[in-house]
Amino acid sequence: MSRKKALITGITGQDGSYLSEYLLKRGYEVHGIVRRAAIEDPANRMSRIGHLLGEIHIHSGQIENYASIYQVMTTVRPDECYHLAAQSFVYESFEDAFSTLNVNIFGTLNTLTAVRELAPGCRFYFAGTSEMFGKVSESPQDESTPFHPRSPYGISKVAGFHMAQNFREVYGVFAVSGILFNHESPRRGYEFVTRKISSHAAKIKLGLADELVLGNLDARRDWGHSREYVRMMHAMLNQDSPEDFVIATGETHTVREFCELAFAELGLDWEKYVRVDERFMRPSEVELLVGDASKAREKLGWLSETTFRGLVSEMVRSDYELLKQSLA
Ligand code: NAP
Ligand code: G4F
Repeated sequence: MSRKKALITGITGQDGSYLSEYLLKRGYEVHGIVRRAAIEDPANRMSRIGHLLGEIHIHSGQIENYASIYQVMTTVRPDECYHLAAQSFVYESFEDAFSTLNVNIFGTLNTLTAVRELAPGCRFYFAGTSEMFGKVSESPQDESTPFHPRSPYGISKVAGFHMAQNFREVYGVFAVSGILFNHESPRRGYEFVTRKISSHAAKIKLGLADELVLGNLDARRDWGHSREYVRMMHAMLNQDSPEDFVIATGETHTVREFCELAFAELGLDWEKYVRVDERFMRPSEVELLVGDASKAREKLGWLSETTFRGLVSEMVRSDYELLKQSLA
């Protein structure tokens, strides 16, 4: 029997790298769309998938450009398409709303259209997010909680969610949205708050920095582990019928708590090093996120295994070791 083919947009990102590993282990032929800039600078731009380059197929392409996606979709004709590529940093979406909306909305429309026209039967995963709940009207949030996005990023994702739903209803595409709450790992981008904290705690411990400047310490997030969350993307595409699912741990913690644990992991008192600056506050904030993933637990067998404390510890330890090695 021939191997199933998966096409991943955003394969160089945190989730793309863990998803590739997971699908390869399950016997998939894995293809990824990568921007030209990353192909020119693999050491930096493809660092998360460097160890997989002998096993996966990389295609140069631009998701904002339908002709480019058309080409890749025609070549690969995947069984499953995981659309993860996005401008994913909320703060940046206030700085450059135009690029965020362009990439996130047209990237999704282009990929969905290419699936519908060129790979009928291909199942489509859309990377939805808890940011779509934004100014939450209830807690915890589940699949029936209304959306009230608070950023251009959140708005772009609500548009993508509705587009996936519309392609499902109108054209019969097996399109699903995972509504994933924050998920982190040692592969998280450095600008996101968890990695910013873990990398700075490590730098301070090693004498390479003397402070960490943050924004809102009171924001609450439901933080899980990326490696576990990507498995649910695959599970969603392998249901009998297309449905949307919330994936979350069900626990919420403040940024302050993350700092406290991260610095304590290295024997440091966070209050001596963390400074708050307006510069890192957002024009409008999502104050509280906590998910109810009962539906995924029931239908997909979802179970969050990594504890909050375990996640913080893994990220801090990893950054500390990385920095120590680079110094040596
Ligand atoms: P990430 O690490 O920021 O990765 C984003 C990926 O998108 C990278 O491969 C990046 O490529 C690619 N990308 C960005 N702009 C692009 C463009 N203009 N054209 C083509 N590719 C582009 O994000 P992640 O944490 O893995 O998240 C994956 C997806 O899930 C994203 O859609 C994100 O919005 C969504 N999501 C994430 C979370 C979370 O907590 N992590 C929660 C809910 C939803 P380069 O490497 O070339 O920049
Ligand atoms: O780590 P963050 O930048 O993640 P945010 O905004 O929650 O978005 C992430 O999770 C979403 C899922 O809910 C994804 F869809 C999205 O793609 C991304 O992966 O910020 C978390 C919280 C915010 O409330 C922010 O205001 O931390 C607060 N924060 C406080 N100081 C900071 C900082 N965030 C960042 N990035 N940098 C700070 O200095």
